[in-house]
Amino acid sequence: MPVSKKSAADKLISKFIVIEGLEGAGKSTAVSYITKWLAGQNIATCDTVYTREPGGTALAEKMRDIVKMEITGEKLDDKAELLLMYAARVQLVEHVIKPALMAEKVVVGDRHNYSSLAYQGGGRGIDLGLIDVIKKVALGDFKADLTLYLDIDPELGLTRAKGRGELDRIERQAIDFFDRTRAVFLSLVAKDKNAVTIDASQSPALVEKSIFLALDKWVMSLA
Ligand code: T5A
Repeated sequence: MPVSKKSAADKLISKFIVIEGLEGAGKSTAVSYITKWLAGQNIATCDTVYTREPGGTALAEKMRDIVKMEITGEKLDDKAELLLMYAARVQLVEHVIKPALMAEKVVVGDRHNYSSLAYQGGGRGIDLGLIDVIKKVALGDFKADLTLYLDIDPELGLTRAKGRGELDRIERQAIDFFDRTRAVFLSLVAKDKNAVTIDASQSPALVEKSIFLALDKWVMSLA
């Protein structure tokens, strides 16, 4: 009897694809490339759920506001910032991402757990082991099925981000903060067989092509 082969669309059911990278790397832009690629696999926009972190639920969006703004006279402690990222992530995972995956949707996330390791671990210097413990307590083994990391020189990324408008509290950090953040992103991706680095300094057309190639290769590898 012939063994039936799963279609790409079947393989993509309940998959969580995450885009990571520094500011201005082109994550929001990449979402439109992924949407186009999914359409080519017969996954409609209505079968896809899009998220951003921090944010994505009413409460998580309030936490996003807190981490992005400066409050005169009170500095947000680095550990409080870390905990807010995880509080927002728990709200999003439990109220949006897990229900969407249960409903056989594809979830495309603009940032996820690697951002906390990179920014709060690398950038702020909080112990990565401690962050892993918090992650485990907050989310258990929940993780992305595929991470596309858009790698960019921080100066270039910030120049692009500036073109979009005023920089927020985190974006106003010194460049060495972003160098440390990038270093952690690169080391995480190097150790993760379900993560791919995309050169985000390329032209939009070449970034799109690289993302399509990475997605094609990944879907071929799925059972
Ligand atoms: N954070 C987040 C943490 O510290 N810890 C965490 O755990 C989490 C989850 C989120 C902030 O929170 C921090 C990280 C961030 O500082 P945000 O508003 O979501 O803040 O910020 P970003 O995610 O960085 O969003 P940006 O809009 O800055 O960057 P994108 O989405 O990567 O870039 P995009 O697509 O908007 O593009 C920026 C500009 O560049 C152009 C676009 O047209 C746009 O103008 N562009 C290109 N130009 C040339 N060539 C290309 N290939 C281009 N691609 C895009």
